[in-house]
Amino acid sequence: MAEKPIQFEETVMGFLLNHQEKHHRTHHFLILMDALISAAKHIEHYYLTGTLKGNIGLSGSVNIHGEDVMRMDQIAQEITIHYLRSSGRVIHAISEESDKIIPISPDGRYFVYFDPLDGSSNVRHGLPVGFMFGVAKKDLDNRGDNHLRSGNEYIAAGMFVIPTGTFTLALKDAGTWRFHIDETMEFVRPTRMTLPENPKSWELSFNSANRYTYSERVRTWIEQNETKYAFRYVGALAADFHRTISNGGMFMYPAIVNHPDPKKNRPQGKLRLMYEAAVVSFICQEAGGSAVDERGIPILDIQPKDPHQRSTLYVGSKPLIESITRTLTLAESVVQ
Ligand code: FDP
Repeated sequence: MAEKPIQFEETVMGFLLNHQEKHHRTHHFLILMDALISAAKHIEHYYLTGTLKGNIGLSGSVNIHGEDVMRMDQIAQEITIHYLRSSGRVIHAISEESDKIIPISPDGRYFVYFDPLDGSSNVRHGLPVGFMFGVAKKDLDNRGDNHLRSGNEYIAAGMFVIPTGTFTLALKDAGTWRFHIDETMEFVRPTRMTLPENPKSWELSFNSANRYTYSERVRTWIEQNETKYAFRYVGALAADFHRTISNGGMFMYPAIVNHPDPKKNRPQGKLRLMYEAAVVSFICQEAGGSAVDERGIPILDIQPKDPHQRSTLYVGSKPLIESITRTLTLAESVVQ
């Protein structure tokens, strides 16, 4: 019987090396990416054994957003900072887990905005969570440059869905690519991702329990459109958005404006702009989709004023984003 030939796959680092060479770019970005990938693998390892090692649970502290910090959040933060520091390529980082901007290497050339473990309600169940990041480049001629960047200025953004071994990476003007982890813990087989045009596979994803708290116009849009598509909601942005990229459709986290307890309203939305909304919007744009906020403004155009500012989010297939944008921007008199 003929032996099956060994299958050799292109690795993410091989893919990135070719990309950098093709565009006559430096190796600095590769070193940064190696650091982020190493961090993701390390986090994945801790996550897989989290229950057995007693790392699934609360740490006893509360983060800047008033949320209980899980032990795994802290581990993931420590791992990521370690690798970013050892890369020597990051001037400063912004993390969901840190109130202040984190200075890393004064001579670094990149800003990294990240959430090391997004989707905390899934952690205690060992279900999928995300390690999400956006990368922007420092203005190398301006030593004082440390300002916050809009998504349009990101050069790359990515998300690892942990612990599923999938990695989706978007490179500025070079597309969105998906990789899978192999038995040697390498991310391999770069596959170009483009949102499917056929609405047959499209899905809507949002927290349906919140629908009565949305604005009148958003509720109406949902009522008019939801039966046309399947509905899926994991409750971790990276996992939900992973499906949006594969199947098309729309993920949304609208403004909460009609909560029975007005203190629980979130007119600015829940997700964080720099390391959640802009990350998925950048990935989506490179895959042929788009994203807007509650005002119908493209997410990638929003200039952050605060590292942890929140944003509403509608992200996915262009026809759906255009449709919801028309609804969101209707004159008040037409809605009533
Ligand atoms: P979580 O609160 O569980 O950390 O912004 C974080 C996030 O998860 C996203 O990953 C997820 O899409 C969303 O919030 C889930 O929010 P709801 O629980 O309100 O649906």
